[in-house]
Amino acid sequence: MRLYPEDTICAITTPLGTSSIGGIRVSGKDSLSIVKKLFQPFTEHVHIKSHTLYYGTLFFHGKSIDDCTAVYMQDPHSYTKENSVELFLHGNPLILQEALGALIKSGSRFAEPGEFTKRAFLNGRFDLVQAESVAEIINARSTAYLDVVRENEKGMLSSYIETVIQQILNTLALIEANIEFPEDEIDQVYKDKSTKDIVSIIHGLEKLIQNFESTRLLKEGVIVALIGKVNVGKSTLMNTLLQKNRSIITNIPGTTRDVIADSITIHGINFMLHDTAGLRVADNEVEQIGLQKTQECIDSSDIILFIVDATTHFDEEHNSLFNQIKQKKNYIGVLNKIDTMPTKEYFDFIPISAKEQTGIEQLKSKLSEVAEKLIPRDTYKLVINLRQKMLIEEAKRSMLNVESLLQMNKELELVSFELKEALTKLEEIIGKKYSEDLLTTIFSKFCVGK
Ligand SMILES: Nc1nc2c(ncn2[C@@H]2O[C@H](COP(=O)(O)OP(=O)(O)O)[C@@H](O)[C@H]2O)c(=O)[nH]1
Ligand SMILES: [Mg+2]
Repeated sequence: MRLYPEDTICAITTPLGTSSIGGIRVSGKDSLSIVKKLFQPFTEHVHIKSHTLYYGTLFFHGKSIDDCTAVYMQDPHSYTKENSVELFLHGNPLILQEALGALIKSGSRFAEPGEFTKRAFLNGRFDLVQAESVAEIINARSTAYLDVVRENEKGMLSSYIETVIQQILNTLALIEANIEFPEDEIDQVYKDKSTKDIVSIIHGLEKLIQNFESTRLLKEGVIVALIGKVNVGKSTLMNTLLQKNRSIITNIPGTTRDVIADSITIHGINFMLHDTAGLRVADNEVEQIGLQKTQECIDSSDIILFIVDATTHFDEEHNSLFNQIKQKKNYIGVLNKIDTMPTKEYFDFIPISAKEQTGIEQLKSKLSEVAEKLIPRDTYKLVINLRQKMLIEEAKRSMLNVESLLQMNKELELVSFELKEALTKLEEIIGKKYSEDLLTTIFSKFCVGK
């Protein structure tokens, strides 16, 4: 089914700013004839061949817009699987806008956001999970996340979903065969096998749902809260880790009031560091709010850096804070200011000097080690958005129903109905079934030109 009118679309594919080269993409059945109205190759009377780069001039109404290169890609051997032309001009937004205007006046129209990828999907280039991965590839902010979405774009998650679909279809065939021949009791051997398959399908779906948490950690970064009493050196450590002056440092207790956040990348993983006010009895209202925010930060963090000051005595306040932090699963103890107390040790706390920048590499290694444990790196078939996750949850729910219906020896029609429900949900994930509204929601998040 083609949902598309046979029109030709165009868009600038490079960022709007000054660059050495700027790209324009044209796609649709008339793309070559439209470009031919404007583009004159330097070689006379040349027959434009597919996948060949031509050098020439782009003219509009006799005026030269720019010298550029052009490549024609005949369908289906292009990104959209339609006839496409890509033009490469000087990367001046004025030139690109002028060229785009000429293309519009010559018979094409502005592409909507993500329309090239939407056409690629509709023309069967890839499924919906792969199409969604394209946007993630462009926007990925850490190499670890990029690795995952690259694999999804190649079809890692899709082929897993396809396998599950096939398993459900096999079970369904068996159940339906038994519905057709109701005089035969469903064979116990087949029933056992179906139940075993169903349990393994549910298990697989559960794993996908659990792994969704990794997507957040990889995509948005692992949240690290710098926690400790006032003046232990949280802000100094924050700045040392970031290698910039982000937080204000003084020896006046209570300097940091708001939570200050910034990101660093260690071994390809993004960390969102949060420098906090520290915990102590507040002198005034502003500080009180700062302390509340610290508490919220502790609650929402993935890893806590619990920082203590080697030069001070560990009092009651320290102990109660430490006890509170210890209840959190992931914390790393940091013993700061060892430049002044080089021999001091405290449990397995990592000795550092935030000021002199010693022990920082060891601390970073520890951070990535703890993060790696939170993110199973062996699995690349990650569910990358809520749409996918919710559909998997719905499929799982139906499969749980299938399991209990079979156990209770309920009518096979009901079992069959639930199996089909699960199938529909999984097919929606990869886009075997979709609505125009769904496509609009997905592709409107893309940038224009992709
Ligand atoms: N000697 C020494 N002083 C430090 C170190 N880290 C921080 N300080 C000092 O401790 C004081 C409090 O530091 P700050 O980072 O503002 O602490 P915060 O209240 O925990 O954010 C400042 O005077 C810092 O210069 C360190 O590693 N060694
Ligand atoms: Mg501070």
